[in-house]
Amino acid sequence: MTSTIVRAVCPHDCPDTCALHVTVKDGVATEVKGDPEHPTTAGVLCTKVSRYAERTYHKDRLLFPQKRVGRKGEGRFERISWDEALDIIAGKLGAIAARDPEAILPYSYAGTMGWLQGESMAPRFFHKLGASLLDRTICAMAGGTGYKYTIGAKVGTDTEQVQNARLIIIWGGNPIASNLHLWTRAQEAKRKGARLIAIDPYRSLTAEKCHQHIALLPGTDAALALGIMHVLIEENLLDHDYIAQYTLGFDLLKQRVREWTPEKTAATCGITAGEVTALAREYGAAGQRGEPAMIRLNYGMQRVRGGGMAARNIACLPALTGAWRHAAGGVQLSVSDSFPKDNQALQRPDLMPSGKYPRTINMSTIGDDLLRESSPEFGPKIDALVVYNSNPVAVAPESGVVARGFAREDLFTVVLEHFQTDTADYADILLPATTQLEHTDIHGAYGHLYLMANNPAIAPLGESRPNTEIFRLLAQRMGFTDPCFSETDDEIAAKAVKRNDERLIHFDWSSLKKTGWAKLTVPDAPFAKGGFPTPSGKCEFYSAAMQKDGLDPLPGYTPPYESAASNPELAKDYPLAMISPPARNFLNSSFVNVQSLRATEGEPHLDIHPDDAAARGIAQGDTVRIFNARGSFHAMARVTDKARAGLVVGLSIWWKKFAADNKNANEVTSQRLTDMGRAPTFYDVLVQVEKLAQ
Ligand SMILES: Nc1nc2c(c(=O)[nH]1)N[C@H]1C(S)=C(S)[C@@H](COP(=O)(O)OP(=O)(O)OC[C@H]3O[C@@H](n4cnc5c(=O)[nH]c(N)nc54)[C@H](O)[C@@H]3O)O[C@H]1N2
Ligand SMILES: Nc1nc2c(c(=O)[nH]1)N[C@H]1C(S)=C(S)[C@@H](COP(=O)(O)OP(=O)(O)OC[C@H]3O[C@@H](n4cnc5c(=O)[nH]c(N)nc54)[C@H](O)[C@@H]3O)O[C@H]1N2
Ligand code: SF4
Ligand SMILES: [Mo]
Repeated sequence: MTSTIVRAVCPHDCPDTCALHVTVKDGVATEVKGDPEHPTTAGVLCTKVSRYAERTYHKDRLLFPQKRVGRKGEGRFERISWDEALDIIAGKLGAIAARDPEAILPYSYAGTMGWLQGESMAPRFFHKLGASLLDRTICAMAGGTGYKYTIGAKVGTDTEQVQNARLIIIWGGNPIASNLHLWTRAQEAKRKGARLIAIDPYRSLTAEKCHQHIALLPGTDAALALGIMHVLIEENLLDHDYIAQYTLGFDLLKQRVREWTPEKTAATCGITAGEVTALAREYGAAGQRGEPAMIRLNYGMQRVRGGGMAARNIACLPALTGAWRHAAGGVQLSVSDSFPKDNQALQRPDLMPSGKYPRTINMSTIGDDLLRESSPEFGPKIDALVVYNSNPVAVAPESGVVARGFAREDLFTVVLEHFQTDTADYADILLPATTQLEHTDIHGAYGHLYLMANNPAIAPLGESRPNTEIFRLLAQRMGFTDPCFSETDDEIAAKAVKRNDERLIHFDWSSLKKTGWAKLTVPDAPFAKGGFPTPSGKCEFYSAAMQKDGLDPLPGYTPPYESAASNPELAKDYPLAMISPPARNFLNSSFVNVQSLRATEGEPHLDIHPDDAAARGIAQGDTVRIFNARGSFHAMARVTDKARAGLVVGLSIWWKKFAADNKNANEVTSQRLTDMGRAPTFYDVLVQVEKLAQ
């Protein structure tokens, strides 16, 4: 028996982007482990990806192309050949494109984060076709936009420094579930005496393990950051030299935060004034003592109306106290812009038809947009949808509307998938895609600074094919002759990084494939001496770009669309705020169909505070109905004070078909968008909960 170890990369939408060692025996992947030498992975994987072989060899893997024989959504299919599948797709897309290519919409997200299987041949194909562009807003655009106005780019504290921090604020994140390797380093810091504080309306697994937990109301983080700035300035806990040299607009900021007294902040956030003052003093004191204070700013606080501004306000804090001076200080939201990725070479936007830039459709309003008729403002009705690396019927907001859109009989839908997801049920043509163990890819990361190579460990299962190969074949069928459509995956990977960029001068794809990973050459403390990639080169408390974009140029606070304080009328009918953050054993909606992981999560549940449960006659284990004007879903009640009073929490994202009522939390979420970045407001939701009659 021959046994080899193949170097691979975890493809999932997770900041950790672990380096994998895949053991292959006689052509079969028998074990997937963390690379012990890769510094951030350090030989450890999360439970989910330790089961990656179970997922890959799952009995339900899609192994050949199929066409729909039942009604849309019913999920009945019949096997066809690749030739037939490609002919049908090319015929349909060709006919629609001849009328108006913008009636075709590609829909994709981060089922794989790989640059090849995510962002190369598919965009080339749709650009050449002249299809509508997709605004990929569903995850990180609100905070990303707010952060970039302030800091200039998604660059921040290196995870490899976190163990040296003395104060770690985990703000709207749950790293035990969603950022394991940063948590490992935070634990190391804790053992060396660091203080850990979680800011989260829910006592998450992580909040439970921190020294302090500040349980604010959802959607009020921007106000908390304003209150902290108020105290830092009032009590002069500032690094005046850093502010003078490397920031812009301090005097205007000072005026702006004057009104944000601890009392006003506390009333807005639903916490005590003492909590505000103590947090600000602790953060400011670290700066005064010259000790690194690090903020792990995550996504939980962005999925609300004011999410962009919240991330911006928090990003202002380290420039006030000088925390950026330390490699282990500052903020980490995402470090994805650290990578010299060459989008031009990968995606070839130059292939777009000259003269007319295609319209853009926001993936976060796909429900409404699929139901729109042609109009001068909207453009043509969407006639064809090609979905890959995403499961919109389960993950997109206001799911009832999304499902209605997908159910349109006149919509031609192609889905490239590993499994028959909720979205696949609506496909006209369902194509089998390879998994990370079966294809080549190149990855950056958003939580570490290593460029990574994924080698195929095994041959494609059944007739499955890499996304790149599927779009290569479709391009051939459509008669696209540009040389870029015949590039191999290795050829694309070799071009994926900008030439002679100082961060990776000696980039060589063939050597990266052998080593598996290579660290970027970037400074340990990115903004120790300023150098912010903003228009002014400074950390912008005042942003002229925001002014130009029609936004408030200074930090501010916009309350949620739906909260007891901002919408008392709505709160009469729907008094409880609902959030639906990631469950530990799922990765968005991936892995929900892996039996061992689903068994650990049990069934869809809803955490509800004992007072709220008692008021509704709800006991532990009761089946409850969660509803608002948009829809409803069922879950099993867990009566617990982990959820603060007035808040319910439904860990997500379940496949609808694994729920008794065929629904999930997105039935009640809304398609309204954030203040910046056009992003969804998944955690800006009011609901009512009732016990279901048995
Ligand atoms: N196991 C696992 N890991 C994952 C994922 C997964 O589904 N499962 N998903 C991946 C993806 S795509 C992403 S984007 C990241 C997300 O990773 P995180 O940012 O960690 O996840 P969030 O959904 O943002 O929720 C994190 C915490 O924010 C809290 N929260 C909710 N609303 C608010 C608020 O208004 N203010 C504050 N301060 N906190 C709030 C929630 O209670 C939750 O505990 O994780 C990635 N990693
Ligand atoms: N209620 C609620 N909704 C949410 C969130 C929440 O916290 N609460 N989180 C939001 C966030 S942050 C995000 S990022 C989105 C995530 O939404 P999605 O990006 O849609 O993520 P997944 O649900 O994991 O679906 C990815 C799909 O891609 C498939 N896939 C993986 N690799 C490949 C490949 O190589 N080829 C092909 N063809 N397919 C592949 C997987 O099988 C999987 O079904 O969901 C959002 N929705
Ligand atoms: S999901 Fe995240 S923690 Fe788990 S193996 Fe992948 S990168 Fe690592
Ligand atoms: Mo995400």
